[in-house]
Amino acid sequence: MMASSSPLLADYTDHFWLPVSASTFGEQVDSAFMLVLWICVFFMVPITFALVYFCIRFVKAKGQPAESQVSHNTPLEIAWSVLPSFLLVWIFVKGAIGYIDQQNAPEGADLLSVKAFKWGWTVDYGNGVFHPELHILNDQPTKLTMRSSDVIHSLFIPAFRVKRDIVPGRYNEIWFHPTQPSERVSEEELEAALLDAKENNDGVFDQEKYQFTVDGYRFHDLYCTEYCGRDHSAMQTVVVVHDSRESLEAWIKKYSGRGEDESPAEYGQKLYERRGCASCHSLDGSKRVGPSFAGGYGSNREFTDGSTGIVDENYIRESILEPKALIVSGYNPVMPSYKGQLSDDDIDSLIAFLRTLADEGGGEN
Ligand code: HEC
Ligand SMILES: [Cu+2]
Repeated sequence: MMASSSPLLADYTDHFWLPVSASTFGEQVDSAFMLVLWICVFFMVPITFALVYFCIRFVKAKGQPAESQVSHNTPLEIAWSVLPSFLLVWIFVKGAIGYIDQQNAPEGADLLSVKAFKWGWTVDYGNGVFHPELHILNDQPTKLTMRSSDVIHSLFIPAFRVKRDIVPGRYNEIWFHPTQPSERVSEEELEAALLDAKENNDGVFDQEKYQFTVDGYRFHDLYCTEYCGRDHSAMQTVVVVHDSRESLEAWIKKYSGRGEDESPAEYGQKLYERRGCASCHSLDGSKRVGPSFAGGYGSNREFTDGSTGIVDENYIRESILEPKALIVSGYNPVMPSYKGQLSDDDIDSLIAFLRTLADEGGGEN
């Protein structure tokens, strides 16, 4: 159930050089990069040749004494100090212009808040809709207000040429203006992938394998680029750019609340994946950051304050809303509170899902 641990790589396939460029920042960033690169090549090549040539040309025969070289050539020294400084100013001005652009989101940008946590992402689409994927509108600036619930993370979208650290205890912002809508794969291709996932992968949809999302969209990669602990390399998600506001809103609607004929337990499993529980709680009895959900329901717990209890509805509810009230022995108090982020129906659905796992192996912790 965990996100796979190698890069999604959608933006690099078929690209020998820089990854796909799909935002208005692409040109600026790439040309600044190429400028620095070519200046380096321009100097490195002749300097290297001169170095090798001088080594050979001025080698002393064995036994000859070394000569001291203390004479100056003032015009030459001024020239090689002043001329390159113009290059540095050029690089600085070019970089500063791009940097200032990236600092100032235009008025009227779409706003989304993003939470980074060990080890995943949650995007808040308003009205109680949260999802790990970032869905935005083409040709429309979008600004993300980002926060971290634990350590320093860093959001990186190579295709948009943007990257910003997310420091706990403060809000960090980033914005971009996508220029290409994400392609949608054909119904047949999507059906085939869904069938393959069902038959060969326990129903888990592997985006990396198919290179499109479970809703049939091609995507850009988004990942954490600040080393943040054990599963840092799995802290990845996708960016999908919609070609119309209707399509974006339809997607958001699809993920708002439990479907009409969906059972609480089924929906609870989806929440388990979408809301990041999976990165800390396994379903197979193995210990991650938190206890496994397998066999958890109905079993006994010991807490760090010396008390004991049974995993029942009230306890699960409290664990989700006030995770720090009772800490299971042997674990750290690192679970974020989901207060105000999960509705009562969401919590009931999660409880129903955990109940279905009561008889799975694992038992104590
Ligand atoms: C950052 C890691 C992390 C995330 C994300 C997380 N948890 Fe936890 N959870 C923990 C840890 C650690 C514990 C054990 C310590 C404690 O009691 O707080 C725990 C304990 C629990 C318990 C009590 C389990 C038991 O067997 O006693 C429940 C229930 C629970 N979490 C539910 C959830 C749900 C539901 C979600 C997703 C909506 C979630 N957790 C997300 C880390 C996490
Ligand atoms: Cu991270």
